[in-house]
Amino acid sequence: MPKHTLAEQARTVLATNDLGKWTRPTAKLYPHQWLWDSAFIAIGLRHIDVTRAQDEIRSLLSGQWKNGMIPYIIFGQAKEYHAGPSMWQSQRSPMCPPGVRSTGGTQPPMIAEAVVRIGESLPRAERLTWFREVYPALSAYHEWLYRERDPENTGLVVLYHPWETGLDNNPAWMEMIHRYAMTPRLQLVDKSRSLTAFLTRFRRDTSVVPAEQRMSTLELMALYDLARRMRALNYDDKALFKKSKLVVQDVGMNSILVRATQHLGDIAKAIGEPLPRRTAEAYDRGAGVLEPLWNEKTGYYYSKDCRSGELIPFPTITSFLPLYAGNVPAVRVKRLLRHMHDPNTFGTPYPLPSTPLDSPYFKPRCYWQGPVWINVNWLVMLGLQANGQKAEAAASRTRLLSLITRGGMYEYFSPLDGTPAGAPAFSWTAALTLEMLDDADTTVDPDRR
Ligand code: 9WN
Repeated sequence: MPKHTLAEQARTVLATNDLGKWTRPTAKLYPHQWLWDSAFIAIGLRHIDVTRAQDEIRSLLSGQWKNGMIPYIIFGQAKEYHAGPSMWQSQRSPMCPPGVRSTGGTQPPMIAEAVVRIGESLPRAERLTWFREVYPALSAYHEWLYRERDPENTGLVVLYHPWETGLDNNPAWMEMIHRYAMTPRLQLVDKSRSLTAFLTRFRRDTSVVPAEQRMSTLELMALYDLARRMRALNYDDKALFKKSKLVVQDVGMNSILVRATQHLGDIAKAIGEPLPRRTAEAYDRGAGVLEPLWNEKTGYYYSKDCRSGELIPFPTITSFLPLYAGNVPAVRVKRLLRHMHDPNTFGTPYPLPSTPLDSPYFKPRCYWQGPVWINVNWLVMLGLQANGQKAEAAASRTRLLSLITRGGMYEYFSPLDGTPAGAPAFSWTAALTLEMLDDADTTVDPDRR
């Protein structure tokens, strides 16, 4: 397919999902504004209309809480979503500004990457104005992450809910769910097929996407329980740290945060502002904070369970995101590449899967337990570029664009045969298509994998 046709398809998807000042990820399944979605979307929108890309970020920042948190969903008017405003009841927190309806947790902080890329699309004077405009909110967000989500100053922030990771049913977090979150009620659901079947009838997500492509009813019930638990604590940061069932230093979240803080430092420098105290410390620490997440024996980075103090030895695609965070020692890059090419793990016919083939959780078309997602693959690609692996990065870009050319602007794709799955007309797939097409090195050959 010629480059311009693919770009045309991407623009159509973004136009269809455009709700004025922000963009929904897709019409039926996700009709509100999501944090990392909007950041990826803004990166694509800058190729269409920079002002509109800026508005996407402004909308996100308008949902910021008084403590600095940016929630992972800002709810619009749509009614369809399964974990919507009545579940979260964000107004229970005194930190949630009047008029904002949102979740009580956050998502990987991709905003700084979007702000910098939008800046690249602006002339210098306008870029500085843009940076000055967003800096107060963005730096307050990073400072909140370091202050409230890393109260013991380890350098790594914690998450309390799988939805905060952006990779909702990834194996590492599902292990944590099974270890810590199986209440007697959930154990009953687990044992009783008829009860599970009954509860499944009320699921909204599986009326839009086939059930085998979504998380199990048991997993979903556990996620609802955890959200209600956060709500019962009124989303109070201190109480959450003390009382949450799951407290995890997620490797994806922290890798993205390290990179985002480096971007924030660049923004601060450009406009002559100092970074807030904790963020400045994090800037100086850089990617070194990820060191405790490395496992020398297996050659993977993992997330860490803060309750047991142990790494969760279930690799996912986020095990490669330290490459995106910064410089990884060359011997480790080699080991990570070996995993990426191993046909028994991540070297699937259509790489990179979200979960490796040899995982007990692997299902080729189920959400984050196998499928290829464009956003995280794009981040790994940037990480390869940054770590001197230009040819690997170029091959990855070609493969991703080919997958989209063949399958369409879907939410995800099977790593075994490349067939599309999940929701159609998915915004970040479209946005990152535009971003990748803009790269002069790109050659799209749909017949190549
Ligand atoms: C819960 C919007 C979001 C993405 C996540 C993806 C999925 C939501 C859901 O959709 O999660 O946040 O209901 O399944 O896992 O990464 O931000 O596209």
